[in-house]
Amino acid sequence: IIPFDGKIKHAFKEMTKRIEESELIINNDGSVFHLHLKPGELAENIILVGDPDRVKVVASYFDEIELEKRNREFVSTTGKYKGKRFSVVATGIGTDNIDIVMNELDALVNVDFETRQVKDQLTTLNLVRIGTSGSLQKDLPVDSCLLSEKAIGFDGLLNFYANRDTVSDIAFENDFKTAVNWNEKLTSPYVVDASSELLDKLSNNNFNTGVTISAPGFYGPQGRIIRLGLVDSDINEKISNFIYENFRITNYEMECSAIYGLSKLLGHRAATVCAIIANRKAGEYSKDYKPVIKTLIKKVLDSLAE
Ligand code: R1P
Repeated sequence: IIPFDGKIKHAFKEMTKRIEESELIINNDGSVFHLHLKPGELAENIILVGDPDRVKVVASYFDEIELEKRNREFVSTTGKYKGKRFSVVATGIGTDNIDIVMNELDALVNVDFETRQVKDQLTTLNLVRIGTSGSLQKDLPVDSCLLSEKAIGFDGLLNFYANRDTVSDIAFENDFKTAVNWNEKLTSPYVVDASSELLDKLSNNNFNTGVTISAPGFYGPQGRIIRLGLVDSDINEKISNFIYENFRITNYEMECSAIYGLSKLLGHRAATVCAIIANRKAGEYSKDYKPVIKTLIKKVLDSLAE
């Protein structure tokens, strides 16, 4: 017998509560506000890309195209690869966009759009981001690939959500803040893991692995100086030298932390693989990273289709 205590009663109320029109906006055609997808139009295996133009590159591997949708930078295609249904969704740049994409993807499968209530039976999505990234380690050269075992969010998005601490590695966060002498004017970094099931699925590709920082900007927040000075100009040196247990920080990009954090909170599985297109230590930039991205796409689709 499960006691019907206050906590369970509260959870029950949350689940059956009607979500108001202003909170989850559904367009007149029944599609979700930003993504313009309707329930049923999204596959459970999802490839996320930053660049809207990368959607057609991923979809070019599909055997069948079921539908294509587009609103602002949120471009989507659903189709089949080796008999399995996939969606590819462009997020645009940044964790603020990831907040939109993750909440709307989740709503598409876990909210009944007729009753506006959370469904009793929840669906778990598999989400793999295929992105581009800058390396912070000399031995992680341009045109290599990196699978993010953990992400550090410099963006602060997860700090807005309740239960943030239940999905983050607090010991890692504290060690990191002490080691780099984290400036308290900045939002507190959060550390979140990739899905172990997806890491297993992708493991036969022998990708390099590491810890990825998602920054809330491309220049200052990733330690780039063009004309403006930084609050801490040595931050990248300290980050490159930082070790926690057997983890080192390998690269910067702008979405992974929010994808991992929100996936954990919502009960989805997430992983990120990036093509390294710049090496910040060596000061190098790839001459042409597009072939690496294509190889990555094929490898990820094959791993998920198995
Ligand atoms: C910055 O140029 C963009 O490129 C990287 C960053 O995360 C950011 O989105 O990833 P994508 O190539 O997937 O967009």
